[in-house]
Amino acid sequence: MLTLEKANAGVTANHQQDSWIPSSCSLCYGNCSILAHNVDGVLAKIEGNPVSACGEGRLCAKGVAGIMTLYDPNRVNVPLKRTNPTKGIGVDPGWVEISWEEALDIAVKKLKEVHDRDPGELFLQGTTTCASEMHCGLFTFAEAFGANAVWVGGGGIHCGSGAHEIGGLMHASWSLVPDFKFCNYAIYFGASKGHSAGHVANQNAQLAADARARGMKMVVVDPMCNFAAGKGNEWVPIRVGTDAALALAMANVLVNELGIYDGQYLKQCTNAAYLVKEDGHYVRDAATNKPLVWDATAGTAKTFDSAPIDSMALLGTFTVNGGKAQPGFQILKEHLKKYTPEYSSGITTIAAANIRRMAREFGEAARIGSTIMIDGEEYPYRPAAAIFFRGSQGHKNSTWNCVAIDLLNQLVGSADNVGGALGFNPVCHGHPDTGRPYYVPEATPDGLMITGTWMHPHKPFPANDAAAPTTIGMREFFPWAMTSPFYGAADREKWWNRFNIQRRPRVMINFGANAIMSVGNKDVVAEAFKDVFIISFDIFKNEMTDFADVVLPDTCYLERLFPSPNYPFIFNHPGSMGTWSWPIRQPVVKSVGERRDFLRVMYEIGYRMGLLKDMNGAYNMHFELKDPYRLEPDVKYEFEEIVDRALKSFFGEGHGLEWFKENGVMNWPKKAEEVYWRSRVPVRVPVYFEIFQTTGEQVRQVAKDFGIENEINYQAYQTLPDWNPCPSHECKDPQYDLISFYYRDTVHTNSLTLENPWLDEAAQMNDYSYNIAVNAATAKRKGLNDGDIIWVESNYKRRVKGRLKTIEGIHPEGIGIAALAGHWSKDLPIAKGKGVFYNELIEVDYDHLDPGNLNMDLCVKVRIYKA
Ligand SMILES: Nc1nc2c(c(=O)[nH]1)N[C@H]1C(S)=C(S)[C@@H](COP(=O)(O)OP(=O)(O)OC[C@H]3O[C@@H](n4cnc5c(=O)[nH]c(N)nc54)[C@H](O)[C@@H]3O)O[C@H]1N2
Ligand SMILES: Nc1nc2c(c(=O)[nH]1)N[C@H]1C(S)=C(S)[C@@H](COP(=O)(O)OP(=O)(O)OC[C@H]3O[C@@H](n4cnc5c(=O)[nH]c(N)nc54)[C@H](O)[C@@H]3O)O[C@H]1N2
Ligand code: SF4
Ligand SMILES: [Mo]
Repeated sequence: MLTLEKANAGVTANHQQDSWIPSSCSLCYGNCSILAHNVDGVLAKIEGNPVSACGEGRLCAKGVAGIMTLYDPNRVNVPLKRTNPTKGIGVDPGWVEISWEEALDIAVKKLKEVHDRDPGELFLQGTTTCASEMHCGLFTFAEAFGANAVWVGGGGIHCGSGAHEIGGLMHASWSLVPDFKFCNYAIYFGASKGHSAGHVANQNAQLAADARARGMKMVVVDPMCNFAAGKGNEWVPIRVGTDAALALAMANVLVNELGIYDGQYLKQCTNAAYLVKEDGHYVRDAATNKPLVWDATAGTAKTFDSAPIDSMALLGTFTVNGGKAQPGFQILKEHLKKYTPEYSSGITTIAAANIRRMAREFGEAARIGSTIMIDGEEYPYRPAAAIFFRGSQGHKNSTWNCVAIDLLNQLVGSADNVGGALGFNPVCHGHPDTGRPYYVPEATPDGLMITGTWMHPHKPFPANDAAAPTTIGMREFFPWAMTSPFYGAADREKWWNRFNIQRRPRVMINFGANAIMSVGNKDVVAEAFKDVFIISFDIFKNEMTDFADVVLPDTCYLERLFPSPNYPFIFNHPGSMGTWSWPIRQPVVKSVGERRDFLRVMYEIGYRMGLLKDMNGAYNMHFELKDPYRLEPDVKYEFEEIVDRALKSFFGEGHGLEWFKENGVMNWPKKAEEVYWRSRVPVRVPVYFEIFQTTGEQVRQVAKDFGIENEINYQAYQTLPDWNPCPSHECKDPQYDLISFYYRDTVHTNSLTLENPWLDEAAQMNDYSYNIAVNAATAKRKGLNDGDIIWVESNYKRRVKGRLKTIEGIHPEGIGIAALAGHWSKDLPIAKGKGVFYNELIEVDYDHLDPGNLNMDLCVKVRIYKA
């Protein structure tokens, strides 16, 4: 395999320059480490960098094809100004080229106006595709500016409001992966990790392949037998949006039919033993206010941290402080009884016998009580994992879908234990030389876990108290939401008026997101951008830039510098034992035209606005800079200097930018106590969700204050998980007999790569990338054939057209549409007209959101007919 040394040893003398430059891919947020071959200033090839754990030398098709994005002749190369004041879908903005000076003057003037009037009227939007730069650039600027309205375009509200919320709450991490090195039984609920998309894509692909070869059984619950199921041992076709019903039935079988659960784990690592009063809240100690548990040996209630673990009661009914009290686990056990396999079978369409079998297999595979020696120390060994991501969490029942699935890990004690379901690296003790970066979860006074690191300024837990909203995202009213779709929702005016919010978005900074396409129905979303002054950083003119007032030509990932593409590791770093790798991103060729890095421009704008001190302060916070590397308040730094300080602050004086430019990646070994931290770090996670009830009571009070108590949906504020239907399940019109969903194509990232000619060509070789997948029997029943052009029409009468492709491997009720395709921008000539624009079918309003975490419901009740 190619290494940096080998590659550079083989370079020829025939060229002025011939070098392999280490950097990081960013054609999805995976940030795989790359080696880029620069020959006389031209990028000739991209390969994986084998010395980094971020890919170990592997690239996906997109990573290799990055050259075509770099050299795409349709890239924006100079700043542009709109001349047509009218904005709309398909309306020509009338671009004229302007100088950078003029562009910056316009941006600074607009931003100053809004800053002077009300920083809350600035709206910042970014793309997940360049997640690290987005996080750094938008949040440092928002911090300095005093802005309170940041959203991540279609990201967050599609992929993560539930997954990250529950990943954070239960695993102190962004998301979950099976511990591929030790796992023997993995159940995938709507996730492709290791098989197509998701985090750490290439590294997980190798780990997953090795695990399958070793004999790990992989059961894939998915409406479609696509990338993960195609590689699995078993495909379990599920009715779209019903994952919680399956997971809760499995939990019921484990607890109530088989009696399989890890009592020791539940007592030590969860709140299962905490006593609960009849009002749903914990019974608390009068003196310390700590939650109480029942000490069965002593026959009395004690605070959770003073009772011996072994004598805590998980079951029973007790009298404490004169009232009835039960451990949370007793209440959960009763609650689960409703989810008989027969009942859930009716919801999910999965046979009851299969549900029972999967539960038993999972429970037995977990080997409760067993231990294993790793690095000379004993750890709990629980080689069974249940994981979830975009597919199962993207529904109105987002919160509970994720909770219900993760409950399987909590019940058998496999969460962050050897072989189980791992968060991505929530514990890091840092490089041996410096002890940095360092983070470990901590406990609240109630004993519940707070993440050690997160995407500032947000923390998944503890949630803020619900309050009357004043910001345009209204997140004060939704304390469990990471981001807010209300900026682009059809009913945003209604809700602003309900809460007497006078603020409106006036100016927007967009970093890359193609929100007109990535959020939902384009006409609904477009309304949000018509009357806003938009400063857009982009590399292409796409459907979103059509709404911009000024377009600033950004560099792409192959042309820019960034010190920490994979930090914090909870976002994107292989989970199992192995190596910590900290790669950088650096220019692998000189950029052409007048492209400038987004981060440098944002810093410059902040400086010109007089916010230097605040920008430097925000950077100190973002990179956790420690003396002597902290930025001085009044010095204007070159970006290289900030990067150098960030790297030295983490890795010491000898490991600044110069070192990283040459070496590309810093590696050090992972310790078992970092990876398998659950039995070592004294924190607990909830299996009884008193915390949600508390928020719900606050939400109800605020709603009451505004006279809208009856307009609010409280489904996310119970104490225990349930399956709740999506609007698609509630549509009773018999004409609409199918449920549509989308899934990712392996060779495309969201809407970005559709413009890449190599990837477009690859996608055309796949029957399903650009077509509409319909079950063969369903098509036959409807008299439709392979190749027919059909309409997919929602029960709200929205429709999209495409070519039907039959497949056996899809749920008979399911309609599967790949990628974020169907571009219409004339400035994206390769992408234009390819594939199907699924999101045209999606409603963006409160009724189609998880009312707790504000994730959007992405499935739609549809009918299909010949066009
Ligand atoms: N139908 C459907 N809808 C989806 C999804 C799907 O798979 N299918 N995925 C959903 C999910 S989970 C997400 S996260 C969102 C993603 O939605 P978005 O974040 O909007 O991502 P993209 O659609 O890829 O648009 C990103 C755009 O950023 C620009 N860009 C790329 N690189 C750079 C750069 O280096 N600098 C700058 N300034 N701009 C750049 C490009 O113009 C590109 O088109 O979409 C969601 N919506
Ligand atoms: N190749 C590629 N890689 C990517 C991206 C990309 O666009 N392309 N995008 C990146 C981003 S932004 C994200 S968020 C991640 C997402 O990564 P994943 O979560 O893996 O993404 P999806 O393919 O959207 O969804 C996973 C599976 O869910 C299934 N599914 C849909 N609805 C349901 C349901 O109701 N229940 C169940 N059980 N399954 C369902 C789909 O068929 C699909 O197989 O990938 C990242 N990596
Ligand atoms: S998985 Fe993502 S980051 Fe890795 S090579 Fe592919 S596109 Fe690039
Ligand atoms: Mo995403």
